[in-house]
Amino acid sequence: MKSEIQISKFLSFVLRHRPDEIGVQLDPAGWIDVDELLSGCKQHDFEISRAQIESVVKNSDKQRFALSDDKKRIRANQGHSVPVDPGYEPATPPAILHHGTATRFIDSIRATGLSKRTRTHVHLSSSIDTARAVGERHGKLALLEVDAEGMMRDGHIFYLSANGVWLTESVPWKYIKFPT
Ligand code: HQG
Repeated sequence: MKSEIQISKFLSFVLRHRPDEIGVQLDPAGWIDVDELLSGCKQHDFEISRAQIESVVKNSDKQRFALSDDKKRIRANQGHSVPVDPGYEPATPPAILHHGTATRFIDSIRATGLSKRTRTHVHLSSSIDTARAVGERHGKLALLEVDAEGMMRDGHIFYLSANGVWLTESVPWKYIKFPT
C-alpha cells in the first residue's frame, strides 16, 4: 500500500514536471481529468485510487493540489516546470518575503539575483519556517530576505498561489539581504 507521501511526491512529479512520463497531458491551466490521471498512473505501474487522490489533496501539508469544484479535474497549485498558466492574480505581498536556499548557491545569487531556474517563477514565502525547510532540502541553509515592498514600488509583479506561495519572475540582487 502506497503512503500519502509517496503518492504526493508522484503527483507533484507528474502534475508539475513530467506528465509525459505517464503518457498524459495537462491543459493550458495545468488541469487534467482525474480519470485520465488514474489510468496513466495504472499503465505506468503506479496504481492508485480516486479515494487516495482525494485524501492526498485534502491532507497535503502545503495544500499542493487543487480539485475542480466538480472533482473531475486536478492540478498542482504551484511549482511547475512545464509551461502552464494557472491564472495567478497579481497581489500585494508583505513588505518582506523569505527564500531558503543552500550556501553553495550564494555567490551565484549575489551575482545574478534569484532566478526561476527550471520552474515558471521564483518561489518566496511569508514564513521563515517554510523558507528554512525549503532551503534545507538543497544543503546547508542560507536564509535570504527579499525586499518585496521595494520590488513592488519599482514595478515588479507578485502573484499568490492558491496555497499561499508568493511567486515572481526574478529577484534582482539589490532587493536581497544576505546572511552575514
Ligand atoms: C536556487 C517547495 C544559483 C534557489 C517550496 C533554489 C517552494 C539559484 C534552487 C518550491 C539562483 C532552485 C520551490 C542563482 C535561484 N544561482 N542558484 N542565480 N537563483 N537559485 O527547487 O524555491 O514542498 O526549483 O535558491 O515550498 O527551492 O515542493 O526552487 O535553491 O515553493 O511543494 O536554485 O518547492 O514546494 O530550486 O522550491 P527549486 P525552491 P514543495
